[in-house]
Amino acid sequence: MKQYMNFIGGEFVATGKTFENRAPVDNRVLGQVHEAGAEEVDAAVRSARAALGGEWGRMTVTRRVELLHAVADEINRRFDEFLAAEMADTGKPHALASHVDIPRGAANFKVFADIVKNVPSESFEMATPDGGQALNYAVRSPLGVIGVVCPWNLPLLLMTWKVGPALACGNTVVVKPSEETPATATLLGEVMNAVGIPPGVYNVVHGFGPGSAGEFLTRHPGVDGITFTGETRTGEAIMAAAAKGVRPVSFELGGKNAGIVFADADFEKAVAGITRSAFENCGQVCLGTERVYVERSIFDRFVAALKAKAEALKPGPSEETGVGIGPLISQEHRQKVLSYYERAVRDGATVVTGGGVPAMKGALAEGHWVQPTIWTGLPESAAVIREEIFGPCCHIAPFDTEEEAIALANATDYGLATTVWTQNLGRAHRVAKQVQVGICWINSWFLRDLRTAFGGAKASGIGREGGVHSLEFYTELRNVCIKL
Ligand code: NAD
Ligand code: 6OD
Repeated sequence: MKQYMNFIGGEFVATGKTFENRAPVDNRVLGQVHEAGAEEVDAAVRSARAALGGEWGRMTVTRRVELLHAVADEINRRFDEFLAAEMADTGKPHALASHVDIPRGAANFKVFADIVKNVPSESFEMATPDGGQALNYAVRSPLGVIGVVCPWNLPLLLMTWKVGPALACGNTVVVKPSEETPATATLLGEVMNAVGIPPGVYNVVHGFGPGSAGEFLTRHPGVDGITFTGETRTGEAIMAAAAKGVRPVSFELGGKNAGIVFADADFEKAVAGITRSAFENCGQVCLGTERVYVERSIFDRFVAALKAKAEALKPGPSEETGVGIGPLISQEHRQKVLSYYERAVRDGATVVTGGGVPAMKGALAEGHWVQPTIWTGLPESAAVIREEIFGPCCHIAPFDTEEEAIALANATDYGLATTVWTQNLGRAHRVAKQVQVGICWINSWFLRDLRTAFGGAKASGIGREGGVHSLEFYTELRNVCIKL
C-alpha cells in the first residue's frame, strides 16, 4: 500500500495517524496519507526558518535560478510518474493532465526563475536640501517562510504556481496539499532532493483544514505570509488566522463566472469554448462558466449545439481513448453537486441534458460520476445561478442588449473570470472594461501567459499573482537612500 509521507527538512516523515487516499474513478484505496499534527507542522516551519538562515539564504540569484530550472527539468524527466500520480488522485482525462497540469507544473518553476532574474529595480536621484544629492534604489528581500495551502482540482499546477515564485524570490515554503490529492506534492519532495535544493526549503505537511495541518500551519507564528487557493469560506477562516501577527495573505477563491455569447460570434468556436469552460475537468475549475448568457437571436441554436457537445463527452477512466470527462473528486463533492441538480429541478428549471449519474460498468460504478448538465428557464435568483457548484453544469439564459449582458454578468458576489464571444473588437473592449473580474477572456478561455496578473475581484480573492505581481507578494521591497 502506497504511503504518502510528510516532507520535512529534506526527509520523508511518517506519523502515527493516517487516512486513506481514494481514486475518484472507482473509489479504490490508493494509499495511506500520514497526517501531520501540530508537532510535525512546527518541525516543518522550523526547518523552513533554518533554511532561510543557511545555504539557501546566502545563495546568489543566479544559482537559485539554475536550481529551479533543474527542478523543472526533473519534473519533465519524471513526467510519466507525475502524470500517473495526478490522474490517479483526480481521475482527470489523460489529454488534460498531460497537456495542462504537468507541463504547467514544470513551467511554473522556469518562468518565475527567469522573471526574478530579469526584473529591474527602480532608482531615483534627488536633490537634497543642503544642495547635495542622494540616490534612492530599491532592493527586494524574501518575505520569509511562506505557508502554501492548496486545493484538489489542479493539484500540481496550483501548488507550483505558488511554490515556483516563492522559491524564485528566495523564500522557503511549507505546503499543505489538499487531503484529496496528496501525491504530486509528495513526489516533488523527491525532485527537490534529487536536484540539490537544500533541506528545509520545500516542506510538505499532509492533513485536513480545521483542527488539522491546515489550521496548525496558518496559525503558526513562524509563518510570515500565507498564499491560499480554495473556497471563499475557507479564505475567511485563514484570513482570521493571519490577522494574528498581521501576516500578509494572497487569496485565489471561488467564482460564479459568466460566459457571454453575442450573435456576431464565430458560432462554432463559441460553442467549443463554452463546452470547455463549462465541462473541462468535470467543471472543477475556479475559472469555469456556470452562467451562460446568449444573445436572443441565436439562443435556441446555441442551446441545441451545447447540448450535443455535452452529450458527446464520454465519461471514463483517465487512460481510456476518447474519454472527454472524468469523475468528481469525491463522494462528498458528488453529493453536493447532485443536490444542486435536484434543487434546479425543484426551482422549475428545464433540464436540457443530464441532471443525474451516468451508467458506469464494473468497478467504475463505485466512482464519483455525474452527467454534464445544462439548464434553462430559471430566474436569476435561483440557487444554481447564485452559488458556486464546482461541477459540470451551467444555466443558459437569453439577453437582448450589451448593457443587459454586462449587468447580468456582474450580478454576483464573485468576480473571478468572464469569457466573452464576439467578433466586434469595439464591443469586446467595452465589455472587458465593464465586467468586474480579475480576468476577461475574449474568444478564448483559460489561455494563460504566466507574465500576466491573475486573481479575483470581489469575493474571488485578494491580490494578484503572476509575472512581477508575484514579486509584490513574495518579497519585501526596501528603499535604500544614499546621501552622496
Ligand atoms: P477548500 O477551501 O475546501 O480547501 C482548500 C485547502 O484549504 C485544502 O488544502 C484544505 O485542507 C484547506 N483548508 C480547509 N479549511 C481550512 C482552514 N480552516 N484552515 C486552513 N486550511 C484549511 O477548497 P477545495 O474544495 O479544495 O477547492 C475548491 C475551491 O477552490 C472552489 O471554491 C474553487 O473555486 C476554489 N479555487 C479557486 C481558484 C482560484 O484561482 N481562484 C483555483 C482553484 C480552486
Ligand atoms: O493558471 C493559473 O495560474 C491558475 N491559478 C489557474 C486557476 C485555476 C482554477 O481552478
